[in-house]
Amino acid sequence: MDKSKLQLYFIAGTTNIGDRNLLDVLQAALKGGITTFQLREKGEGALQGDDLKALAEQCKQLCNKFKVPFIVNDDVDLAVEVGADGVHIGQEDGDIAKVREKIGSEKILGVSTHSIEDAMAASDAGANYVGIGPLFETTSKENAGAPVGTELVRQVANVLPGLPIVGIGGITERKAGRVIREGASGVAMISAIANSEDVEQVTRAIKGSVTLASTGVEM
Ligand code: 3NM
Repeated sequence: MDKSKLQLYFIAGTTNIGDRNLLDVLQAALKGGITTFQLREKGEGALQGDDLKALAEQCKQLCNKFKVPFIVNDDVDLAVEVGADGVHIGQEDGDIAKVREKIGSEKILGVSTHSIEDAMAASDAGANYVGIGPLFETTSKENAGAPVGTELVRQVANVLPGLPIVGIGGITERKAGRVIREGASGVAMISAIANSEDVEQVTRAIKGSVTLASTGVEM
């Protein structure tokens, strides 16, 4: 896949944005320069069924307008149904190779990993990229486990140089550059973007840090 699409990977669902509208937040983040969006509808009050499908379709349309890939978290059937650009699954979400079979070879498949072994298995089973985390403390994911540290990004990048990596978990604008310099193609974030008051401006600032780090410029 085109690694540059992973540079600033925004993840959100309706439970991450307080009383704001997800489409408004997404539009601001798209204007600010996110390069991928993942719909992750989880937790108390999460939408389901037709409501979730309608939201996914609207997110997809908005992402299409900005030529940004639209990824669905966990729900492979929903991803296929709405024609998402890809799906992202965790270690608990079933057989990676089976998911690849189901979505076909053209769709993006991302897998959450927490060790070198996880990353190798995901790569072998046909993942286009792996998420590695949590790199830092996070409150956005239940049972995220202890931080694995940014060293794991470097280790996986060394062992699997062809596998695009996205760092995740507790990443802020200040920490984003370090994650990129360890060898990640991009950073994935919920709260740093979703909880910000001015989503567009904050996104633009984070994008600036990531772009600078990607080009090897020290901040
Ligand atoms: N997955 P924030 S950490 C969705 O470690 C998710 O696989 C993680 O949110 C993993 O940017 C995480 O607010 C939460 O920390 C990321």
